[in-house]
Amino acid sequence: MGIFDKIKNGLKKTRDALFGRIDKLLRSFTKIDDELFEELEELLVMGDVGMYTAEKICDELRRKVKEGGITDPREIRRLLEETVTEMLKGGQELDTSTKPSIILVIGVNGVGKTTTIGKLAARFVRDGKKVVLAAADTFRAAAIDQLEIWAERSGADIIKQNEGSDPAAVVFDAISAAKARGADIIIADTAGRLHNKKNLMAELAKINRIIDREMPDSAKEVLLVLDATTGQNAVNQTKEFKNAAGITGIVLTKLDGTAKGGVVLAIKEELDVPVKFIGVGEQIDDLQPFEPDEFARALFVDEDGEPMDTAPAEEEETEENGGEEYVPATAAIWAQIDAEAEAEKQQQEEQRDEQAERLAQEQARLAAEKEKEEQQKRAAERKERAKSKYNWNTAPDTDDNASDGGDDDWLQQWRSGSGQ
Ligand SMILES: Nc1nc2c(ncn2[C@@H]2O[C@H](COP(=O)(O)OP(=O)(O)O)[C@@H](O)[C@H]2O)c(=O)[nH]1
Ligand SMILES: [Mg+2]
Repeated sequence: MGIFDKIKNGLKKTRDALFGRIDKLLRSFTKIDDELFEELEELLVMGDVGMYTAEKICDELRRKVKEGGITDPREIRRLLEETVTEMLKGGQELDTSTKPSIILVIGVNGVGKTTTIGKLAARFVRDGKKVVLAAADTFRAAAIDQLEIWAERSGADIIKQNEGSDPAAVVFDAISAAKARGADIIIADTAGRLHNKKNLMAELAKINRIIDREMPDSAKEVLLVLDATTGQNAVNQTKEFKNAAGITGIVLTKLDGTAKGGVVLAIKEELDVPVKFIGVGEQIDDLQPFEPDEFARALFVDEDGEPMDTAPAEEEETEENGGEEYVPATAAIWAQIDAEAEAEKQQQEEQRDEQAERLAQEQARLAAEKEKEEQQKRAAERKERAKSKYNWNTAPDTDDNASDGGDDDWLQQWRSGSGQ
Protein backbone atom coordinates (compact mmCIF):
# COMPACT_ATOMS: atom_id res chain seq x y z
CA MET A 1 0.00 0.00 0.00
CA GLY A 2 1.38 3.39 -0.97
CA ILE A 3 1.90 6.15 1.56
CA PHE A 4 -0.98 8.17 0.23
CA ASP A 5 -3.32 5.16 0.38
CA LYS A 6 -2.32 4.59 3.98
CA ILE A 7 -3.15 8.16 4.92
CA LYS A 8 -6.32 8.00 2.87
CA ASN A 9 -7.40 4.78 4.61
CA GLY A 10 -6.39 6.20 7.96
CA LEU A 11 -8.58 9.22 7.44
CA LYS A 12 -11.58 7.28 6.21
CA LYS A 13 -13.66 7.81 9.31
CA THR A 14 -12.95 11.53 9.46
CA ARG A 15 -13.66 11.83 5.76
CA ASP A 16 -16.96 9.97 6.04
CA ALA A 17 -18.13 11.82 9.12
CA LEU A 18 -17.01 15.32 8.38
CA PHE A 19 -16.15 15.97 4.81
CA GLY A 20 -18.64 13.45 3.43
CA ARG A 21 -21.33 15.47 5.13
CA ILE A 22 -19.91 18.70 3.82
CA ASP A 23 -20.04 17.27 0.33
CA LYS A 24 -23.70 16.39 0.80
CA LEU A 25 -24.40 19.80 2.23
CA LEU A 26 -22.84 21.53 -0.76
CA ARG A 27 -24.90 19.41 -3.13
CA SER A 28 -28.09 20.38 -1.37
CA PHE A 29 -27.59 24.10 -2.00
CA THR A 30 -28.15 25.79 -5.33
CA LYS A 31 -26.59 29.10 -4.43
CA ILE A 32 -23.94 30.36 -2.03
CA ASP A 33 -25.55 32.26 0.81
CA ASP A 34 -25.24 32.91 4.53
CA GLU A 35 -27.27 29.82 5.38
CA LEU A 36 -24.75 27.66 3.55
CA PHE A 37 -21.85 29.14 5.48
CA GLU A 38 -23.72 28.77 8.76
CA GLU A 39 -24.40 25.08 8.18
CA LEU A 40 -20.86 24.53 6.97
CA GLU A 41 -19.50 26.19 10.09
CA GLU A 42 -21.69 23.97 12.23
CA LEU A 43 -20.42 20.83 10.52
CA LEU A 44 -16.83 21.93 11.00
CA VAL A 45 -17.39 22.60 14.69
CA MET A 46 -19.01 19.18 15.14
CA GLY A 47 -16.04 17.62 13.35
CA ASP A 48 -13.66 18.79 16.09
CA VAL A 49 -12.24 21.61 14.03
CA GLY A 50 -13.13 23.94 16.90
CA MET A 51 -15.33 27.03 17.00
CA TYR A 52 -12.55 29.55 16.46
CA THR A 53 -10.99 27.68 13.53
CA ALA A 54 -14.34 26.88 11.90
CA GLU A 55 -15.17 30.57 11.91
CA LYS A 56 -11.80 31.42 10.47
CA ILE A 57 -12.18 28.88 7.68
CA CYS A 58 -15.60 30.24 6.76
CA ASP A 59 -14.36 33.83 6.76
CA GLU A 60 -11.58 32.79 4.42
CA LEU A 61 -14.05 30.97 2.17
CA ARG A 62 -16.33 34.01 2.05
CA ARG A 63 -13.37 36.12 1.03
CA LYS A 64 -12.34 33.70 -1.71
CA VAL A 65 -15.89 33.40 -3.02
CA LYS A 66 -16.21 37.15 -3.25
CA GLU A 67 -12.79 37.64 -4.76
CA GLY A 68 -13.27 34.94 -7.38
CA GLY A 69 -16.88 35.85 -8.17
CA ILE A 70 -17.84 32.24 -7.41
CA THR A 71 -21.51 31.31 -7.50
CA ASP A 72 -21.61 27.49 -7.65
CA PRO A 73 -21.75 25.92 -4.14
CA ARG A 74 -19.85 22.89 -5.40
CA GLU A 75 -16.81 25.08 -5.97
CA ILE A 76 -16.60 25.50 -2.21
CA ARG A 77 -15.16 22.03 -1.80
CA ARG A 78 -12.06 22.93 -3.79
CA LEU A 79 -11.71 26.21 -1.92
CA LEU A 80 -12.06 24.36 1.36
CA GLU A 81 -9.29 21.93 0.44
CA GLU A 82 -7.11 24.87 -0.57
CA THR A 83 -7.87 26.78 2.65
CA VAL A 84 -7.22 23.74 4.84
CA THR A 85 -3.87 23.15 3.12
CA GLU A 86 -2.82 26.76 3.59
CA MET A 87 -3.81 26.70 7.24
CA LEU A 88 -1.84 23.56 7.99
CA LYS A 89 1.32 24.54 6.15
CA GLY A 90 4.44 25.59 8.00
CA GLY A 91 6.78 24.12 10.58
CA GLN A 92 6.49 20.44 9.60
CA GLU A 93 10.23 19.81 9.34
CA LEU A 94 11.92 17.93 12.15
CA ASP A 95 15.26 19.44 13.11
CA THR A 96 17.89 16.71 13.45
CA SER A 97 20.70 18.79 12.01
CA THR A 98 23.35 18.19 14.68
CA LYS A 99 25.14 15.00 15.69
CA PRO A 100 23.81 13.99 18.07
CA SER A 101 20.44 15.66 18.13
CA ILE A 102 17.69 14.85 20.56
CA ILE A 103 13.95 14.29 20.44
CA LEU A 104 12.08 14.37 23.73
CA VAL A 105 8.70 12.66 23.50
CA ILE A 106 6.01 13.71 25.97
CA GLY A 107 2.26 13.31 26.49
CA VAL A 108 -0.29 11.71 28.79
CA ASN A 109 -0.62 7.96 29.30
CA GLY A 110 -1.74 5.76 26.45
CA VAL A 111 -1.60 8.31 23.65
CA GLY A 112 1.06 6.32 21.80
CA LYS A 113 4.42 7.78 22.89
CA THR A 114 6.36 4.54 23.07
CA THR A 115 4.86 3.21 19.85
CA THR A 116 5.64 6.47 18.08
CA ILE A 117 9.24 6.32 19.31
CA GLY A 118 9.56 2.80 17.90
CA LYS A 119 8.19 3.91 14.55
CA LEU A 120 10.39 7.03 14.50
CA ALA A 121 13.49 5.00 15.37
CA ALA A 122 12.72 2.59 12.54
CA ARG A 123 12.47 5.49 10.09
CA PHE A 124 15.82 6.92 11.16
CA VAL A 125 17.56 3.52 11.15
CA ARG A 126 16.21 2.89 7.68
CA ASP A 127 17.80 6.18 6.61
CA GLY A 128 21.15 4.91 7.90
CA LYS A 129 21.15 6.82 11.19
CA LYS A 130 22.40 5.49 14.50
CA VAL A 131 19.70 5.88 17.11
CA VAL A 132 19.86 5.70 20.91
CA LEU A 133 16.61 5.36 22.84
CA ALA A 134 16.41 6.62 26.43
CA ALA A 135 13.97 4.68 28.61
CA ALA A 136 13.06 7.67 30.76
CA ASP A 137 9.57 6.42 31.54
CA THR A 138 10.81 4.79 34.72
CA PHE A 139 7.40 4.90 36.40
CA ARG A 140 6.50 1.34 35.44
CA ALA A 141 8.80 -1.59 34.64
CA ALA A 142 6.50 -2.59 31.77
CA ALA A 143 7.20 0.73 30.06
CA ILE A 144 10.92 -0.05 29.97
CA ASP A 145 10.27 -3.54 28.60
CA GLN A 146 7.98 -2.14 25.93
CA LEU A 147 10.61 0.32 24.73
CA GLU A 148 13.17 -2.47 24.71
CA ILE A 149 11.00 -4.47 22.31
CA TRP A 150 10.73 -1.46 20.03
CA ALA A 151 14.52 -0.93 20.19
CA GLU A 152 14.98 -4.49 18.99
CA ARG A 153 12.37 -4.19 16.27
CA SER A 154 13.76 -0.94 14.92
CA GLY A 155 17.47 -1.66 15.30
CA ALA A 156 18.14 1.12 17.80
CA ASP A 157 20.30 1.04 20.95
CA ILE A 158 18.60 1.51 24.29
CA ILE A 159 19.83 3.05 27.53
CA LYS A 160 17.82 2.09 30.59
CA GLN A 161 17.93 1.86 34.35
CA ASN A 162 15.73 0.18 36.87
CA GLU A 163 12.09 1.02 37.45
CA GLY A 164 11.76 4.01 39.76
CA SER A 165 15.14 5.50 38.93
CA ASP A 166 15.55 9.18 38.09
CA PRO A 167 14.41 9.79 34.50
CA ALA A 168 16.77 12.75 34.14
CA ALA A 169 19.66 10.42 35.01
CA VAL A 170 18.57 8.01 32.27
CA VAL A 171 18.56 10.87 29.77
CA PHE A 172 21.97 11.97 31.01
CA ASP A 173 23.30 8.42 30.46
CA ALA A 174 21.77 8.25 27.01
CA ILE A 175 23.40 11.54 26.01
CA SER A 176 26.80 10.30 27.21
CA ALA A 177 26.34 6.99 25.40
CA ALA A 178 25.24 8.70 22.20
CA LYS A 179 28.29 10.98 22.27
CA ALA A 180 30.64 8.08 22.99
CA ARG A 181 29.14 5.88 20.29
CA GLY A 182 28.88 8.62 17.67
CA ALA A 183 25.11 8.26 17.43
CA ASP A 184 23.03 10.60 15.30
CA ILE A 185 19.81 10.84 17.25
CA ILE A 186 18.64 10.31 20.81
CA ILE A 187 14.93 9.73 21.36
CA ALA A 188 13.74 9.91 24.96
CA ASP A 189 10.56 8.27 26.19
CA THR A 190 8.88 9.82 29.25
CA ALA A 191 6.18 8.91 31.73
CA GLY A 192 2.64 10.03 30.98
CA ARG A 193 1.31 9.73 34.48
CA LEU A 194 2.94 10.27 37.82
CA HIS A 195 1.24 10.64 41.17
CA ASN A 196 0.05 14.04 40.05
CA LYS A 197 0.35 16.51 37.23
CA LYS A 198 2.66 18.82 39.15
CA ASN A 199 5.19 16.03 39.59
CA LEU A 200 5.02 15.16 35.94
CA MET A 201 5.61 18.73 34.79
CA ALA A 202 8.48 19.13 37.27
CA GLU A 203 10.06 15.93 35.98
CA LEU A 204 9.82 17.09 32.36
CA ALA A 205 11.36 20.42 33.31
CA LYS A 206 14.25 18.61 34.98
CA ILE A 207 14.85 16.43 31.91
CA ASN A 208 14.79 19.56 29.77
CA ARG A 209 17.39 21.21 32.00
CA ILE A 210 19.71 18.20 31.69
CA ILE A 211 19.40 18.27 27.91
CA ASP A 212 20.07 22.00 27.73
CA ARG A 213 23.10 21.61 29.97
CA GLU A 214 24.58 18.58 28.22
CA MET A 215 23.66 19.48 24.64
CA PRO A 216 23.49 23.29 24.61
CA ASP A 217 24.19 23.69 20.90
CA SER A 218 22.34 20.65 19.60
CA ALA A 219 19.13 20.37 17.65
CA LYS A 220 16.34 19.59 20.07
CA GLU A 221 12.74 18.70 19.41
CA VAL A 222 10.06 18.32 22.06
CA LEU A 223 7.24 16.33 20.49
CA LEU A 224 3.90 16.20 22.22
CA VAL A 225 2.00 13.04 21.32
CA LEU A 226 -1.78 13.42 21.14
CA ASP A 227 -4.46 10.80 20.63
CA ALA A 228 -6.76 12.04 17.87
CA THR A 229 -9.67 10.03 19.27
CA THR A 230 -9.82 12.42 22.23
CA GLY A 231 -10.86 15.28 19.94
CA GLN A 232 -11.01 18.66 21.67
CA ASN A 233 -9.38 17.15 24.74
CA ALA A 234 -6.18 17.00 22.68
CA VAL A 235 -6.33 20.79 22.38
CA ASN A 236 -6.54 21.11 26.16
CA GLN A 237 -3.61 18.75 26.65
CA THR A 238 -1.54 20.86 24.30
CA LYS A 239 -2.27 23.94 26.42
CA GLU A 240 -1.14 22.13 29.58
CA PHE A 241 2.10 20.84 28.16
CA LYS A 242 2.90 23.91 26.12
CA ASN A 243 3.41 25.98 29.25
CA ALA A 244 5.63 23.44 30.96
CA ALA A 245 7.74 21.85 28.32
CA GLY A 246 8.29 24.13 25.32
CA ILE A 247 6.74 21.93 22.65
CA THR A 248 8.20 22.18 19.14
CA GLY A 249 5.72 19.90 17.43
CA ILE A 250 2.83 17.47 17.64
CA VAL A 251 2.50 13.82 16.72
CA LEU A 252 -1.16 13.04 16.24
CA THR A 253 -1.81 9.31 16.64
CA LYS A 254 -4.73 6.94 16.04
CA LEU A 255 -6.13 8.89 13.14
CA ASP A 256 -7.04 5.50 11.70
CA GLY A 257 -9.60 4.86 14.41
CA THR A 258 -11.43 8.15 14.66
CA ALA A 259 -13.72 10.58 12.96
CA LYS A 260 -12.06 13.45 14.79
CA GLY A 261 -9.20 14.17 12.40
CA GLY A 262 -10.46 17.74 12.15
CA VAL A 263 -8.71 18.41 15.46
CA VAL A 264 -5.48 18.81 13.46
CA LEU A 265 -6.80 22.16 12.29
CA ALA A 266 -7.74 23.30 15.78
CA ILE A 267 -4.30 22.50 17.16
CA LYS A 268 -2.44 24.33 14.42
CA GLU A 269 -4.72 27.33 14.30
CA GLU A 270 -5.57 27.85 17.98
CA LEU A 271 -2.28 26.91 19.55
CA ASP A 272 0.16 27.59 16.76
CA VAL A 273 1.99 24.30 17.20
CA PRO A 274 2.73 22.44 13.97
CA VAL A 275 1.75 18.81 13.51
CA LYS A 276 4.93 17.02 12.43
CA PHE A 277 3.86 13.38 12.21
CA ILE A 278 0.64 11.43 12.10
CA GLY A 279 0.02 7.86 13.30
CA VAL A 280 -2.38 5.83 11.18
CA GLY A 281 -2.01 2.35 12.73
CA GLU A 282 -0.13 0.18 15.18
CA GLN A 283 2.48 -1.21 12.81
CA ILE A 284 6.08 -0.04 12.53
CA ASP A 285 5.51 1.80 9.25
CA ASP A 286 2.25 3.44 10.31
CA LEU A 287 3.85 6.79 11.05
CA GLN A 288 4.00 9.44 8.36
CA PRO A 289 5.52 12.89 8.23
CA PHE A 290 2.61 15.26 8.15
CA GLU A 291 2.07 16.65 4.66
CA PRO A 292 -0.67 19.30 4.70
CA ASP A 293 -1.59 19.03 1.03
CA GLU A 294 -1.67 15.23 1.14
CA PHE A 295 -3.71 15.37 4.34
CA ALA A 296 -6.19 17.82 2.82
CA ARG A 297 -6.38 15.74 -0.36
CA ALA A 298 -6.98 12.55 1.63
CA LEU A 299 -9.91 14.25 3.33
CA PHE A 300 -11.58 15.06 0.04
CA VAL A 301 -10.91 11.94 -2.00
CA ASP A 302 -13.66 9.37 -2.25
CA GLU A 303 -13.49 5.57 -2.14
CA ASP A 304 -12.40 5.15 -5.78
CA GLY A 305 -9.46 7.44 -5.23
CA GLU A 306 -11.20 10.12 -7.25
CA PRO A 307 -11.87 13.56 -5.88
CA MET A 308 -15.43 13.70 -4.61
CA ASP A 309 -17.72 14.35 -7.50
CA THR A 310 -18.31 18.04 -7.78
CA ALA A 311 -20.53 17.87 -10.85
CA PRO A 312 -24.27 17.44 -10.30
CA ALA A 313 -25.11 13.78 -9.73
CA GLU A 314 -26.90 12.17 -12.66
CA GLU A 315 -29.75 10.94 -10.57
CA GLU A 316 -30.01 12.55 -7.18
CA GLU A 317 -30.86 9.96 -4.59
CA THR A 318 -34.11 10.72 -2.86
CA GLU A 319 -35.91 9.04 -0.04
CA GLU A 320 -38.19 7.37 -2.62
CA ASN A 321 -35.35 5.77 -4.58
CA GLY A 322 -33.58 4.53 -1.48
CA GLY A 323 -31.32 7.46 -0.70
CA GLU A 324 -31.19 8.88 2.79
CA GLU A 325 -32.26 12.38 3.41
CA TYR A 326 -29.42 14.66 4.33
CA VAL A 327 -29.49 15.30 8.05
CA PRO A 328 -27.03 17.81 9.40
CA ALA A 329 -24.93 16.54 12.27
CA THR A 330 -26.33 17.78 15.50
CA ALA A 331 -24.45 18.57 18.62
CA ALA A 332 -26.53 15.98 20.43
CA ILE A 333 -25.31 13.10 18.26
CA TRP A 334 -21.71 14.10 18.69
CA ALA A 335 -22.12 14.64 22.38
CA GLN A 336 -23.55 11.15 22.65
CA ILE A 337 -20.66 9.63 20.71
CA ASP A 338 -18.24 11.50 22.96
CA ALA A 339 -20.06 10.42 26.09
CA GLU A 340 -20.03 6.77 25.01
CA ALA A 341 -16.33 6.88 24.24
CA GLU A 342 -15.64 8.57 27.56
CA ALA A 343 -17.73 6.02 29.46
CA GLU A 344 -15.95 3.15 27.77
CA LYS A 345 -12.58 4.63 28.59
CA GLN A 346 -13.60 5.20 32.17
CA GLN A 347 -14.83 1.64 32.48
CA GLN A 348 -11.53 0.33 31.15
CA GLU A 349 -9.63 2.48 33.61
CA GLU A 350 -11.79 1.31 36.49
CA GLN A 351 -11.20 -2.30 35.51
CA ARG A 352 -7.47 -1.68 35.34
CA ASP A 353 -7.50 0.02 38.73
CA GLU A 354 -9.55 -2.80 40.25
CA GLN A 355 -7.15 -5.35 38.86
CA ALA A 356 -4.18 -3.43 40.24
CA GLU A 357 -5.87 -3.19 43.62
CA ARG A 358 -6.62 -6.92 43.72
CA LEU A 359 -3.02 -7.63 42.81
CA ALA A 360 -1.77 -5.29 45.52
CA GLN A 361 -4.07 -6.93 48.08
CA GLU A 362 -2.89 -10.39 47.09
CA GLN A 363 0.73 -9.27 47.35
CA ALA A 364 0.09 -7.73 50.76
CA ARG A 365 -1.61 -10.90 51.96
CA LEU A 366 1.31 -13.05 50.79
CA ALA A 367 3.79 -10.69 52.40
CA ALA A 368 1.85 -10.80 55.70
CA GLU A 369 1.77 -14.59 55.59
CA LYS A 370 5.47 -14.74 54.95
CA GLU A 371 6.14 -12.29 57.75
CA LYS A 372 4.04 -14.39 60.13
CA GLU A 373 5.92 -17.55 59.18
CA GLU A 374 9.23 -15.79 59.71
CA GLN A 375 8.08 -14.53 63.08
CA GLN A 376 7.06 -18.00 64.10
CA LYS A 377 10.37 -19.37 62.88
CA ARG A 378 12.30 -16.69 64.78
CA ALA A 379 10.26 -17.36 67.94
CA ALA A 380 10.95 -21.08 67.68
CA GLU A 381 14.64 -20.40 67.21
CA ARG A 382 14.72 -18.09 70.21
CA LYS A 383 12.98 -20.70 72.29
CA GLU A 384 15.44 -23.34 71.14
CA ARG A 385 18.40 -21.08 71.92
CA ALA A 386 17.07 -20.16 75.35
CA LYS A 387 16.58 -23.81 76.15
CA SER A 388 20.15 -24.67 75.26
CA LYS A 389 21.52 -21.64 77.15
CA TYR A 390 20.06 -22.82 80.43
CA ASN A 391 21.25 -26.38 79.77
CA TRP A 392 24.63 -25.30 78.47
CA ASN A 393 26.58 -27.95 80.34
CA THR A 394 24.39 -30.75 79.06
CA ALA A 395 23.57 -29.46 75.57
CA PRO A 396 25.86 -30.59 72.77
CA ASP A 397 28.23 -27.84 71.69
CA THR A 398 26.64 -26.98 68.36
CA ASP A 399 26.65 -23.73 66.43
CA ASP A 400 23.31 -23.04 68.01
CA ASN A 401 24.52 -22.68 71.54
CA ALA A 402 28.03 -21.49 70.72
CA SER A 403 28.53 -17.78 71.07
CA ASP A 404 27.54 -16.00 67.89
CA GLY A 405 27.85 -12.50 69.30
CA GLY A 406 24.95 -10.23 70.16
CA ASP A 407 22.78 -11.60 72.92
CA ASP A 408 25.03 -14.66 73.38
CA ASP A 409 27.96 -12.63 74.75
CA TRP A 410 26.76 -13.00 78.33
CA LEU A 411 26.87 -16.78 77.84
CA GLN A 412 30.50 -16.61 76.81
CA GLN A 413 31.27 -14.62 79.97
CA TRP A 414 29.26 -16.95 82.11
CA ARG A 415 31.09 -19.96 80.64
CA SER A 416 34.48 -18.39 81.36
CA GLY A 417 33.31 -17.69 84.92
CA SER A 418 33.53 -13.90 84.79
CA GLY A 419 29.79 -13.48 84.48
CA GLN A 420 28.89 -15.15 87.75
N1 LIG B 1 -4.74 2.37 15.92
C1 LIG B 1 -3.65 2.96 16.40
N2 LIG B 1 -3.17 2.59 17.58
C2 LIG B 1 -2.05 3.19 18.05
C3 LIG B 1 -1.39 4.20 17.30
N3 LIG B 1 -0.32 4.62 18.04
C4 LIG B 1 -0.32 3.89 19.18
N4 LIG B 1 -1.36 3.03 19.20
C5 LIG B 1 -1.74 2.09 20.26
O1 LIG B 1 -2.05 2.81 21.46
C6 LIG B 1 -1.73 2.04 22.62
C7 LIG B 1 -0.87 2.85 23.58
O2 LIG B 1 0.37 3.11 23.01
P1 LIG B 1 1.70 3.38 23.85
O3 LIG B 1 2.79 3.65 22.85
O4 LIG B 1 1.96 2.32 24.83
O5 LIG B 1 1.30 4.72 24.61
P2 LIG B 1 2.12 5.57 25.71
O6 LIG B 1 1.53 5.23 27.05
O7 LIG B 1 1.88 6.99 25.36
O8 LIG B 1 3.56 5.19 25.60
C8 LIG B 1 -1.03 0.80 22.09
O9 LIG B 1 -1.94 -0.25 22.07
C9 LIG B 1 -0.62 1.18 20.67
O10 LIG B 1 -0.51 0.07 19.82
C10 LIG B 1 -1.94 4.59 16.02
O11 LIG B 1 -1.46 5.47 15.31
N5 LIG B 1 -3.07 3.93 15.63
MG1 LIG C 1 4.84 4.45 27.00
